[in-house]
Amino acid sequence: MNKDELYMQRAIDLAKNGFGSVSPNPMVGAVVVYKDKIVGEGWHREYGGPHAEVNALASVSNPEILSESTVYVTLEPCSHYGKTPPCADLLIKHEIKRVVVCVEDPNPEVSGRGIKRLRDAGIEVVTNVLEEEGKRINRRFFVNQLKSRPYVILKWAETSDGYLARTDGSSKWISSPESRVLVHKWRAEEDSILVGANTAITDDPSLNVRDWQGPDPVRVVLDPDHSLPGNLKLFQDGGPTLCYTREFSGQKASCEWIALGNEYSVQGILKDLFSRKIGSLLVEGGSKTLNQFIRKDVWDEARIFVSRQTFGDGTKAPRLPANALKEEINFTDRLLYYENIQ
Ligand code: AOF
Ligand code: ZN
Repeated sequence: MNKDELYMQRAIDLAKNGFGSVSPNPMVGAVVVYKDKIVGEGWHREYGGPHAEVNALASVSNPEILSESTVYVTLEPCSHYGKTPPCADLLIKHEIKRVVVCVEDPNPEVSGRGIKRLRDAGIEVVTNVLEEEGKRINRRFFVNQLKSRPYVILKWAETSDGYLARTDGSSKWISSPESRVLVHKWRAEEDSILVGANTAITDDPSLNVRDWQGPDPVRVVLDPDHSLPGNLKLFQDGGPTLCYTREFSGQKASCEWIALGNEYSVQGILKDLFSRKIGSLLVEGGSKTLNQFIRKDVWDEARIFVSRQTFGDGTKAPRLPANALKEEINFTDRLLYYENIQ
């Protein structure tokens, strides 16, 4: 690692402190370096709050050294008025000598303009330092900006002979207790969680976070025919639940019904979720719902538990392209990570 990469790694580590409180904004970290010493650090702490550069510059005790300093930032400094003024202008105002950027901001309001503004002001700008990691930590934000939809993670558990459920539905648990703890961690990490009506009725899941510490995701249920009974567990705890249907035919459950009419489709639902500032979605089944996301090619990541059990018969688990498999982890179950990079 060269010096620029070393300081950028520190900025990336700081950025990660924003996980869970900045979505749908990106996680961003910044480091100020003067004469080979870190003299200031900051990160974007919460959605709507000051950006990383603002916090990093404010942490420098002697502002006079800024004109001889380098600022490392994990995302191109912004050039627009959002909820906060442009960070590029702040860096120019303080006459920063050099700015090192990890990755360009995909937000169409910025995308290259922040870097151009700095260069036009005579600041030396270096780009694409640890770019891959910068994109990876903000993969949800990149999908949000480039595709105008939430980042979609598919999750399921299958038997070693490739089944999701027994034919008679008597097989709620396939994965191990350890895998289930991991699922609760994942729930706490995403903005929303989705199941189809069949799963909501057959499994009667709560879809909240119990075996981990963290916020409950917004629950989303696909119910095209408006057939969900009102006594399901997910309607009992008063937490937010969005139920998508074609035509609304009378309130039956304590949730928000959203009737999409002819717009009812996986894409229509993702569009509506995104308009509600939902930046990520964990799809927990069942087979019909998962296959819809796969068929329409609207998924970004899949996390699949493969248990030791065999069923011999039942509902077949979905299949993903073999070249999308990125990692395989062995613990009580096998865990397969797929990525859908287009
Ligand atoms: C930066 N530094 O720390 C962040 C940036 O509504 P606002 O004002 O918070 O602006 C949000 C947008 O600003 C966001 O979509 C992304 O393009 C950029 N985020 N930029 O220079 C930061 N968080
Ligand atoms: Zn900014």
